[in-house]
Amino acid sequence: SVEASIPEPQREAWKKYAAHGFKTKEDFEKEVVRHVETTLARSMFNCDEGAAYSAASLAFRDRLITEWNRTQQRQTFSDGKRVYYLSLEFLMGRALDNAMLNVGMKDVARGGLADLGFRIEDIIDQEHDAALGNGGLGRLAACFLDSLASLNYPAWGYGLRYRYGIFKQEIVDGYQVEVPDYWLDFNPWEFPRHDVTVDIQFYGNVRKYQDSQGKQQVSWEGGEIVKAVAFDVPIPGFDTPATNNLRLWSSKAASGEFDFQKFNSGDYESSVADQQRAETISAVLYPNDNLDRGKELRLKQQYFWVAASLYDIVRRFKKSKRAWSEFPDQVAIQLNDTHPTLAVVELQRILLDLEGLEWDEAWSIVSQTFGYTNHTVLPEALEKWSVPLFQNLLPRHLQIIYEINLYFLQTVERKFPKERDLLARVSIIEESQPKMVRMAYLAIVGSHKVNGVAELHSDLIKTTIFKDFVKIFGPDKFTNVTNGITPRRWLHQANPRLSELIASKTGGIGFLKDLNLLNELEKYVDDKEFKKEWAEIKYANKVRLAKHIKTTTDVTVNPSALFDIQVKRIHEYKRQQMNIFGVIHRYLTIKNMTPEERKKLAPRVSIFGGKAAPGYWMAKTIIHLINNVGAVVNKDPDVGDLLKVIFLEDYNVSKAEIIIPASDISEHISTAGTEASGTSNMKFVLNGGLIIGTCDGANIEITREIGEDNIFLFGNLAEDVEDLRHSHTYGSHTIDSDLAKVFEEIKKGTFGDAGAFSALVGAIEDHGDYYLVSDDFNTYLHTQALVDEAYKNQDEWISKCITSVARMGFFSSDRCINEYAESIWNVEPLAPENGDTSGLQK
Ligand code: T68
Repeated sequence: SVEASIPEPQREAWKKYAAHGFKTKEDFEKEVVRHVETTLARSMFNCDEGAAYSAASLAFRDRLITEWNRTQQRQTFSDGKRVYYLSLEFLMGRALDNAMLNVGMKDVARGGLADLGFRIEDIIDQEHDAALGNGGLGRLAACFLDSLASLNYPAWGYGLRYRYGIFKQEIVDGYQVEVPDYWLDFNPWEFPRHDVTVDIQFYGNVRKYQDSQGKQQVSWEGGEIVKAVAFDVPIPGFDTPATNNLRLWSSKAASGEFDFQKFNSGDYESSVADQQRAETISAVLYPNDNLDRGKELRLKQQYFWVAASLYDIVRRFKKSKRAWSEFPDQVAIQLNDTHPTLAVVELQRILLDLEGLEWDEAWSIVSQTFGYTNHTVLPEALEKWSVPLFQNLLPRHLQIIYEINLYFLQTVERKFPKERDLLARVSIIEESQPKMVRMAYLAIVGSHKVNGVAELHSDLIKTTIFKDFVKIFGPDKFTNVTNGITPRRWLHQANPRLSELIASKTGGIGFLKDLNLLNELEKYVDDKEFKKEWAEIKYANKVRLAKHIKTTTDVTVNPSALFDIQVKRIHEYKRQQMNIFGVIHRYLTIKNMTPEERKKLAPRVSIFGGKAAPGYWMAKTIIHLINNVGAVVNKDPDVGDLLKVIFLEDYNVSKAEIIIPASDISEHISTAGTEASGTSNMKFVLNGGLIIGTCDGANIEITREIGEDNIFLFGNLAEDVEDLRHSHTYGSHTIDSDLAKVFEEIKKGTFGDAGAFSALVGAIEDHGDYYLVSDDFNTYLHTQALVDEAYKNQDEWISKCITSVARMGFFSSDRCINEYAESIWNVEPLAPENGDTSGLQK
C-alpha cells in the first residue's frame, strides 16, 4: 500500500491541486482560523492560547510537510547515499519557534497572530518541550538534525517515541521530586504512519537445518512479536526548503487492539495485559546520563528500535534493486554511543539468515556501513549486557556475537601470536560471572570509524579504554570530531536581539549559516556605541531571567549583579559540589567582612539547575545542599544583594534558551579528563558570556580559539589525575584548609541537619576524593577572585565577550556535520532544485 502510485494520466489533477504552504500573513491567518474552526472544532468564542498554539503549529506543520514530501521525492529520485543517525535520545525542545525561524516566517506569524488577538511570545510559551533525552548526548543529536537539514544532506534520524520523556523535576522542601512527563496529549509535530509498521521478534529459539539444496540454514522461531509503528517528525532546514525526517518508533501489541481469541474465550484481562506489555517498550526514557544499569527492558528498547530502523533502511535499499555489495555506497549509519550497537548484529543477521549471503561478504558490508561515536570514558557508563539475559531475549544475536568475536580474536591472535592476555582484554565477551557482552568493543569491531567528541577526549580513548584496539586496527580507524551546536537555536532563537545586532554588523544573517563570519565582530571590540548596545542586550537578557527567577522561586535578584551559572545534569564528575562549597566559602567570607569591605565586593547571583538521576543519591544530596544554602543565604540581612543562591527547577531546553543568554560567567568545572566535550560551554560563549573551567573536554579547544585571556581556566590536568587519586588512597590525603572551613560549617548544621550531607563530605574527607575536589578547591577560589576583579572593569569585560563571540565560528554543528560527512560518511549534500523556494526573508 505504501508503494501505490497514481497512474500518469491522473497525475495532472494532483499537480493542479498540490498543497502549498502559506506565503503571506493573510494566508497564515486563514490557515490558523481554519484549523481552530475545523481541526480543533473551536471558534473565536473559545479560542484560548492553547488552541491558538495548536492552530499556528498545524499551519506550520502543513507547510513543512509539503516541503518534506518534495525533499523525500528528490532524495529518492537522485538515488544517492543517505545518512541514518541512530540515537536513543533526541532532546528537541520546542518546535514552533524553530520552525518559524527556519522557514523565515516568524515576522509573518507575529503579525498574523497579533491580528487574531495573540502575542507570539505567549503562543510559543504554550508548547511542551519534546524532552526525549537526558542531556548533552540527546541535545547533540537534535543539533545534528538541524545542521543536516540546513546543509541539505539526505539524512534520517531514527529514535524511540517515548510516551514519557525525561521526568519533570519539582523541588519540594529542597529535595528533588520526579513527576512523569506525559507530553503526547496533543502533539501537532508528528505524523503517525499507521501503514508503516514492522513486526519485531523477541525470545524464542534458534533452529539449524539443511534446506532442499543441502545448504545450512538458521531460523529464529517462536517467542513473541511486538509491532513497531512509525511516527514521523519533519525537520526543517534553515534558509533551505530541505525538510528531513526524524522517524520515531512506538510499540504496540502485534495482534491489534486485543487478542480476540483470548478476548472471546473470556480471557479479557490477559489480552489487555499483553497489549500493555507491548506498549511498555516505548513507554519511558531511562533517566540516567553517564550510567549503565543493565535492565532487560532497556535492551528490549534497543533491539526494538534498531530492528525496526534497519528493516526500514534495508527495505528502502532493496527498492533500488542494487547488488548487496553496493549497500555501503548507499547507506551510512552512525551509532550515537553504544546504545544502537545491536544494529551491527542485526544487519549481519539479515544478510546472513534472511538474504543468504556468506559470512565474509556480509561482514564486509556491515563493517563498511557503520560509524561509532563514543561519548564517555567513565567506566560506569560503558554498556555491558549479561550473556544469560541476551541468550534469553535475543538467542540468534548472541550466536552471531560469539561468531563475530571468534573471527575477531582469530585475526588478533594471528597478528599478535605471543600476546595471550591481549585476547582476554579485547574479547567482546568479558569472562566474568555472569559473562558480559562489552558493547563498545562490539561497536568498534563492527564499524569502520570510531570517533570521540573533542580533541582531549579522542586522545584519551586512544590511550586508555580503547588502547588495545588502536594497536590492532591501527590509528586511522580512530578519529576526532569536536562537537558543535546549532547557532540557529542557540543564538538566533534564544537571543534574538544579539542575533540582530550581529547581523547588522556582519552583513545580514549569513553568519547563521557560516558562523566564521562572526570574525567581523572583532572590528567592533573598541566601538563605544556597539559595546553599549551589547551591554544593553546582556542586561535585558538578565532582566528576563531575573523575572523568571522571581516567578518560579520568589527570590528577587539584582540584574546588575554578576550572574554565575552552572546548568547541566547533576553528577559528581561535573562537580556542582565544588561550586556550592565555593558559594559557602563566599558566604562565610562576606559574614566576616566589615561594611566597608562589603562595599567593594562585586554582587553575585549563583544559579544552579539540572536533574539528578532518580537513583543517584549523591547527586540528589548535592541538590538538597544547594537549596538549603540558598534558604540560609538569601534571607541573611548581612548579605543582601552581595550573594544570592538560586536553584532553578526543571532545567530543560526551553529554559536553557532563557538562562544561557543571561550569563556573565558559566561553570564547566569537571575533573580533568571526565567530561568528553560539553556543549553548553559553547552555547554560553556564543551568547556573550565568559567561562570558568577546567582543562577538560571542549574547554581546551574553546581556549585555543578565543584566546587564553578570555577564559578563566584552573585546576589539575588530566595527565595528573591518576597519580593524585593514587596519592589520596595510598599517601596522606590532606583537605584544603578553606574547604575544611566549609565542611566545619556544614557539620555545625548551618545548612540544616548535618547528617543529610555526611556522605557528600565523607566522599571527599574519607573516601579518596575520587573527583579531586580538594585538590582543585584552592585554585578554584583563587580563579573566582580573578573573575570578581575582572567583572569590575565592565569595559574590558565586554571586550573579552565580543572577542570571544567573534572567534566561536568553529563550534557550529554545521562544521561538525561537514566533518562527519567527509571523513566518516562519504556523503554529499543534495541541493534543492531552482524551482524550490525558501520562505526566508532577508
Ligand atoms: C555527553 N553524554 C557527555 N550521556 O557527557 C558530554 N549516557 O561531555 C558530551 O558533550 C555530550 O555527551 C555530547 O557528546 C551524555 O549526555 C548521556 O546522556 C547518556 C545517556 C544514556 C546512557 C549514557
